[in-house]
Amino acid sequence: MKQFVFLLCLLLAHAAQAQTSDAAFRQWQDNKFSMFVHFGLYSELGGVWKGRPVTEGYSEQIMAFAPVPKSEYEALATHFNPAHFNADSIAALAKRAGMRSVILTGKHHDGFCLFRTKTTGYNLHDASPCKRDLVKETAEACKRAGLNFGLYFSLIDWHYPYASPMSSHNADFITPEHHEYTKAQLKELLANYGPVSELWFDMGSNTPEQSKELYELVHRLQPSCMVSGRLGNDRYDFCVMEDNRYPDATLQTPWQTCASMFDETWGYRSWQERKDADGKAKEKIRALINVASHGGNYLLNIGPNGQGNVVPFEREVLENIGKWLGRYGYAIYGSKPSPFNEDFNWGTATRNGKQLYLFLSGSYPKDGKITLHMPGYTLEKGDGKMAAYLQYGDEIVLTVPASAYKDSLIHVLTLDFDKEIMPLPAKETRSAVLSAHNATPLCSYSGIDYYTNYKSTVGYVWNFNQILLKQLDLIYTLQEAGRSVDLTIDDTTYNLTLDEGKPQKMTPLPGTEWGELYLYGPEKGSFNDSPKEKKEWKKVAERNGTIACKPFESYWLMQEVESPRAQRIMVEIGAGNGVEVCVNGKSVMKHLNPYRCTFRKEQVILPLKKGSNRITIRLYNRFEDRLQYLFRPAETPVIYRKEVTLPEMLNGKSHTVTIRPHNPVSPHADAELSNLRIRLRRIAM
Ligand code: FHN
Repeated sequence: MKQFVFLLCLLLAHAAQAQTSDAAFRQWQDNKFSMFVHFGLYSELGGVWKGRPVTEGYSEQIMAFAPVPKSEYEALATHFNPAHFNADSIAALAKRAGMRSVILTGKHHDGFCLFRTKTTGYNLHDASPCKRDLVKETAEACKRAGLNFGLYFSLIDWHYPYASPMSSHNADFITPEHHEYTKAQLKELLANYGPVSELWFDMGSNTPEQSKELYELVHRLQPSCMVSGRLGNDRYDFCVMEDNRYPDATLQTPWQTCASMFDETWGYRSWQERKDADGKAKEKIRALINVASHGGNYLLNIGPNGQGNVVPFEREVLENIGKWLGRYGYAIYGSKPSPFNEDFNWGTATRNGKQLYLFLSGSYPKDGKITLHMPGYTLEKGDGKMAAYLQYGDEIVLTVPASAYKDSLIHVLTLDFDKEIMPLPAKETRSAVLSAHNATPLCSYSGIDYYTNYKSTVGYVWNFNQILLKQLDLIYTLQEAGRSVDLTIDDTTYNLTLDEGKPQKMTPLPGTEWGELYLYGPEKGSFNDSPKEKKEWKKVAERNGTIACKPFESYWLMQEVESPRAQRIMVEIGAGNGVEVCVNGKSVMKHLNPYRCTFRKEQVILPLKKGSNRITIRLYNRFEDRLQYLFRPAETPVIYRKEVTLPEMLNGKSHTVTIRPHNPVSPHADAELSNLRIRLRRIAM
């Protein structure tokens, strides 16, 4: 069932954006492992300016961080001659590493183009003595090697005179002239170099219209080209985590982690300390396993030096990974994510057909035992060489020797089952009330720009058992009233409007005691960052106030509430660009508000425990200079109830209920249904 829901979600996400062909999607998803190449004028400097190592920022952005005056940086082009850049040998290395595509920086933030273009003379062919077009050379080399070829394209440009000026965050607005310039360059890139498997847009802050226009332009010119999420405004074919970050869940959308050899830089850095290629390869193999087990793709970067030579350390790391993939690649390529709903300390899993692959990539279990809960599956064959296997009912117990973890190699065990392995159902709930708090969330990734993104909850799933069910109630607040939702029970979907059914007044804040309101901030960082522990809270007098703020800053409100019992209370929260609410350290609601919305008030139901509770609220700002906030008990707490009668009595053993918004504006945006509860009216058996 969960598999069905997952496929349905992918199809819906796919259909909603009229994007690339299914074959291109499948091919992209099956690639699993690709090479990123950061190469440009900055490679020549190798992280050093006027004899001084530039320790701040990434080395491909040395122009901004040294800083290097524009005229001096651009003069580098006149003698840039990467004579050793050999696209065939880079493609051959990618193949040896087990990578399936190469993504080259066609243009990075410095605006210097590695391709011959009519749009500017600032390109390797026209401005440099070598007169080469590395996009052409790499595209052709990839074709010869049977690899996909993709392009990185920076949406900001420090050379183009009519672009926004260089900033500290690189998420600058795109001027209309710059947007036209981008379109002209994309037209060349998509017309002149054969199939481009993906366009890896990066940085800048497109408006929703600009993102849409570029997304459609790419697909008009090359329908099979996959577009990266950094185009912004949820226009994407696959989303990209922030640099060197990994999601902690399987997402309902194609996704990718991009990683550099060292977190500090993507472009070549001559003074980078590079030790222990074996250890580095193991670190990256673990990362690849982690990504594959959550259903993603892994894009690992190399940064050749100014002559175009691949750094020997990076070559060695890739070759080591290739050796491991040569042995265990069958458990990575074409695999599906782990069927389990939890992460384990011993390692992780992927699956393919009837086979389950266990990666011993974590730490050795104390008693040497790995226990898998797999109701409905019969183990037909274990991987005799390394572990002993026993099945007790729903549980499969492996006994693994410590040596399996001590080896320099990360081992993979294969288990054969009696039937195709599907995602295992989420934990069953015994409660008659289904809520966000006992659901398995369906997660996607939504965002406007590099900082303004987050793991969104696009729907909720519950499993329950042995129940006769004919009627259920949807319970919600004014916040959800009027919205249309899809309620799927097993295989049947009901489209329902949450009308203002039967209103019912709630008693405001039964017996709670409220302390003062506190404020913390500003805190820099992306909306996706997990909340951190804070100490320096300052009292605020106003429950409805305004704070001056800068781009990409968050402020936090904090409220302590004493509750005589475990209960739900309704509050009113107002915020600008984005909001997150945590109760006792757990995030219970998080979403972005509509584009450039400066204030939105909403009713939120908070689950309190008996005793002291701490409520914290993140007020996220993108580009506004003032942040308006509100936090108070709801003045007139009303909840609504809508009765739903099923056409037929539901019986049998196990059932699944899923709720999602009907026709959402974006398939990736948060469902904003955390207040909703479903009460199952059980019929006694
Ligand atoms: O600013 C760039 C950075 O230089 C590099 O290209 C990375 C790769 O993901 N992207 C941006 C930062 O996220």
